[in-house]
Order: sequence, then C-alpha cells, then structure tokens
Amino acid sequence: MNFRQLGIKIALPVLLVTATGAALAQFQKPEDAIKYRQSALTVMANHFGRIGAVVKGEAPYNKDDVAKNAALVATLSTLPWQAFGPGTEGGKALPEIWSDNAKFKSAADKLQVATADLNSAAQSGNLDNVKKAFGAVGQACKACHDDFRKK
Ligand code: ASC
Repeated sequence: MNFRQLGIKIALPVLLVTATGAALAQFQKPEDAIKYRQSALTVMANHFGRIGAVVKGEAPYNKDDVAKNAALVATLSTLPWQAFGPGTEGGKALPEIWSDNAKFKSAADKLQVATADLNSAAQSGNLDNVKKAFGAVGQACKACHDDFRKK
C-alpha cells in the first residue's frame, strides 16, 4: 500500500463517520429524532387546533389567546425539520422525505411562511385575516401529509 492508498483508507471512514455524526448530533438514536419531530408536530397541531375552534365559531374570539397560539405555531413550525436527518427513517415518515428531500424542504418552507402570515394576522387582531391565513396553514399541513406521511 502506498501513501495515497493509505490516505484514502483513513480519510473515507473518517468522512462517513463525521457526516453521520453531524446528522445525528442532536439525537442519540433515530428513535429520539422520531419522538422529537412527532412531539413538535403534536404540540403544533394542538395550538393550531385552538385557533381552529375560534375560526369555526366553536370558541369565542379572544385576540390575546389567538395571538399567543399563533406565535407558538409559528415557532413550533420551525422545529420538526431538523429531526428528519439522514438515518432517521421511521414513524409515519414516507421514504420520499429522503429520496425527494428538496421537495420536502420546499413543503416545510411553505408551512413556515404560512404560519408566519397567520402570526402576523393574529397579532394585528383581525379575525377575517386570521381565518384566511388559518386556511393557508391548513393547506400547507395537508399538502405535506399527502406527499410525505403514511396514510
Ligand atoms: C390540524 C392537524 C393537521 C392539520 C391538517 C390540515 O389541525 O392536526 O394535521 O390541521 O389536518 O389539513
């Protein structure tokens, strides 16, 4: 073996271990990533649902409550995506998340834009705007579920 072959023999495993380590850095094992993203999505759905009750007329409109829930949804919508890294397949996630990752990222970005809009509407206290923005967020949830979540 010459020095070049030796270099490849050492560098390649180091590169692979580093790449995997970076992806899993925030999570000890894939199950931890699955639990994290499912938890973030569950809490987000809960606060989104509280706004939904107001939008559907099932609960009275309280500006401050809706504003707080919308701020939480906007923040929570930034969290799940870091937990879909390489090697974290499983749960209700379809393989297309990894095989068509650009499309998944675009869907995740759309949700975050829509939740930021909902938050702006909620902070301004205009229920008609909240209703419109709520619908756009729901569509962003559904679009991603249709393409990337097991039925
Ligand atoms: C929710 C929730 C979702 C979305 C989706 C919108 O409240 O839990 O997953 O809205 O149903 O289409």
